[in-house]
Amino acid sequence: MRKYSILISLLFIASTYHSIDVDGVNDFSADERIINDSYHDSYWGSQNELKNLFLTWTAETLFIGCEYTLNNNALLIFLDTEDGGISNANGLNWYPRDVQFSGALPDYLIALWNCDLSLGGVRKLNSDGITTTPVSFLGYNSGVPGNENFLEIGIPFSSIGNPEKLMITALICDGDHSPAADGMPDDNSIRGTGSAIINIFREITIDSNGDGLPDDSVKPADIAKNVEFSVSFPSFIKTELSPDIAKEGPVHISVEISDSTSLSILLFDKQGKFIKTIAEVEKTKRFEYNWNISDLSEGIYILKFIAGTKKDIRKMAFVRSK
Ligand SMILES: [Ca+2]
Ligand SMILES: [Ca+2]
Ligand SMILES: [Ca+2]
Ligand SMILES: [Ca+2]
Repeated sequence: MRKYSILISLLFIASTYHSIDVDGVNDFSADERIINDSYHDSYWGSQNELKNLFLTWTAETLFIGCEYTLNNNALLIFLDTEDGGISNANGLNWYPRDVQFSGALPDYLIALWNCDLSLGGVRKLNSDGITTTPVSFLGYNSGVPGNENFLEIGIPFSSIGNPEKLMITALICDGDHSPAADGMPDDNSIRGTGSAIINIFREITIDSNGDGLPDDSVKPADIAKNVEFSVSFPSFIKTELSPDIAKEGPVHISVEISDSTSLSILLFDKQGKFIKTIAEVEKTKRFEYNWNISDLSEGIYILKFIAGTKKDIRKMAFVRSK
């Protein structure tokens, strides 16, 4: 009889509000498993695998659980909860990794090293992309590297700005500035080597009517959904020289780019030898410039336009006439 009453109470508490004992023993229910990742998709083998991500809440506290293995590597769980945040984790002063974000701008990071939460914690990621601020939390991880592990964390909603919804991604990375080897949700840019640009996140609505109170009677697994942002690289819409044959300047240079990004305009001779930088801008979408050609001798020149770090490149010829 007692057995049945325990079963009934477990079924009853499968939806929010559900308080988790933060003790490293998984007491989330199947209704709170928001991601079920492959157990065999890590680039670094079975001892560095993300497996399941759990999430639930009470009126005051967000609970996150993560089932994983890790051996001499780091577990990072990024949360996007509000405006602002970071687009590149590689410049952070805490757990910097070679991971960028497209679409979402994470605001918080839960991180640990080698199954030891005392070497990590929870921090706010400030919009400068560098500084981080510790956030109070309740956490437990009883880890043995390489073995099956369960991380449990409770974060007061009030210390993460009472979000109405959040987007989440979990990653396994190595040490500072290293790449990612497994992610959940899966993201094709994770290859165990090189930069990853994460553009798929799991989204969960916590406070659907925006009354400041997290929703009750919700099964997080039912409302979780993937959000995919398209990765767009800036490209040139227009590069113009007016005129493109001239004896005297200035020559008017007009550039239009699809997205706001960095722009370099470089000058080469016709043999391809670099002469000088004509202009360099950190961030622009439309760029107008009066180029002084008084120091150019007669001849044919090549102008090279470079947009962004993913580089759309255009070349144009210019003739300094007699
Ligand atoms: Ca527990
Ligand atoms: Ca996995
Ligand atoms: Ca954000
Ligand atoms: Ca995965």
